[in-house]
Amino acid sequence: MSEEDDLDLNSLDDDELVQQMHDDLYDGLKGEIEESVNILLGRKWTPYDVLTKALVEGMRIVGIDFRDGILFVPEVLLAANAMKAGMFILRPLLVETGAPRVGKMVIGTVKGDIHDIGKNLVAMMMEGAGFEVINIGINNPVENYLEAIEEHQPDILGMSALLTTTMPYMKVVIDTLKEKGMRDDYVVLVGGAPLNEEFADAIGADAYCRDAAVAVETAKEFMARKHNQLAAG
Ligand code: B1M
Repeated sequence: MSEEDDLDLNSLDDDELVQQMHDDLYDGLKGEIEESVNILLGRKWTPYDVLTKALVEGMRIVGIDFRDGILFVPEVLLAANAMKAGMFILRPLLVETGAPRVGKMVIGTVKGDIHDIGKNLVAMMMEGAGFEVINIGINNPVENYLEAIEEHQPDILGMSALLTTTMPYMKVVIDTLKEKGMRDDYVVLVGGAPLNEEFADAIGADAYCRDAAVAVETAKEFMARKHNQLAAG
């Protein structure tokens, strides 16, 4: 049995445990991540702090070593799997606000792109903020977005892309909405690591959201504007 197997996660103080979680995420240790998430929750950490300080920060470190060629796809998949297991525990806690529904959002990752951790995080945080979220998954051609918005009639359409090669597809979706005369019926929010505000402007989105918290704030602002317009009009 290795030293790692002997480690009693409960015996670590908060800082050590968070550090250990970064290491466990890096090593793709799903069971350890689940255990640590539960320990921090038991120590009265908020689900949001567990998510951001332990999981998202750990994934950021994985991303750096993936970029630098130290980690490869199979290892990053294991890390992603461990991250998802942690998110699975946190999801109901983040969602359980009892807040009235403040708006509806359809969100999906664009065609050619299978990254879904960030998008799922946005979906979770939006639900936690009282939005109804229809998460249409990954690798979505424009037809999927059209089908989902026609079926669910959301206030907001959210698109995610993590690759420089897939982000231009967001423009395809927006241009199709324009061609169909539907563009102004929805607020279009976009996000993903390679994007920025200039790109969002250039493709005709309403806003770029740097992270899940910004996505929630931006969505709320647009909903407030919509309600004010309705009240005035
Ligand atoms: Co990928 N990958 N990957 N990968 N991967 C990146 C994106 C990369 C930057 C890594 C690197 O080189 N540093 C790089 C892209 C380079 C580029 O395009 N310039 C890359 C590459 C190259 C690839 C492959 C091509 C690798 C290969 O096969 N050779 C391949 C492509 C597959 C495909 O999609 N067709 C690939 C595959 C994979 C895995 C399958 C192994 C795995 C994905 C698992 C999964 O998602 N289920 C993976 C991962 C995990 C990553 C990194 C390491 C982490 C992404 C992540 O989950 N981050 C990533 C490196 C990085 O981003 N630093 C990388 C954590 C997440 C919380 O952050 O996704 O940014 P993020 O989401 C944030 C914000 O961006 C924002 O809010 C989120 C939460 O705060 N946001 C939104 C995101 N979407 C939003 C939508 C909104 C609003 C906000 O709508 C309103």
